[in-house]
Amino acid sequence: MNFEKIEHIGIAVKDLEEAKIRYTKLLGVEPYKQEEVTREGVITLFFLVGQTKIELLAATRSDSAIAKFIEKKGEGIHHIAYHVEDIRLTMQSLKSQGFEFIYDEPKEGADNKWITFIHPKSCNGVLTELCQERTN
Ligand code: CMX
Repeated sequence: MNFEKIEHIGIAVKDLEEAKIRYTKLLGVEPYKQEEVTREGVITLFFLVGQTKIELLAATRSDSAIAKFIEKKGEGIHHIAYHVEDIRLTMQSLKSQGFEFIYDEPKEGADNKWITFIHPKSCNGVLTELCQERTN
């Protein structure tokens, strides 16, 4: 069960508006979507770069994973997300090989996806997301 591609790279930022201007210049393209995920306490902004997306993430609450990350490590790459065809099957297979997932069940994420995370301790310090396109 191979991953299909890197779906997106998540970058934690303090100021979404400032980062939006910077990344629009850097990537030479406007973001195609801005979306708040209330449950996660984040607001996200997506750019398309070839087949991969860059997701800028800013915290909307002080208890959000992004706020905690920035407080501890500063701004920077927060996670790498891989596209999978069947998220539950992939979770099952990886769990059986000892990977530690943060949620037991996939959740609704930004940009019309089912998402789940593998703990950074299971991936050499990299928070790793799996995502599947949501069709319902
Ligand atoms: N990348 C790498 N390491 C990270 C990390 C990240 N993004 N976030 C935390 N860590 C590190 C912590 O610094 C800590 O390191 P040390 O043990 O060396 O101090 C370690 O992971 C474990 O931390 P923890 O105490 O278990 O947990 P935290 O409270 O720091 O939470 C995590 C970490 C990954 C469990 C939490 O951030 C989480 O549940 N993340 C998944 C959800 C998420 O990130 N949502 C935001 C994005 C949503 C979206 O993309 O839409």
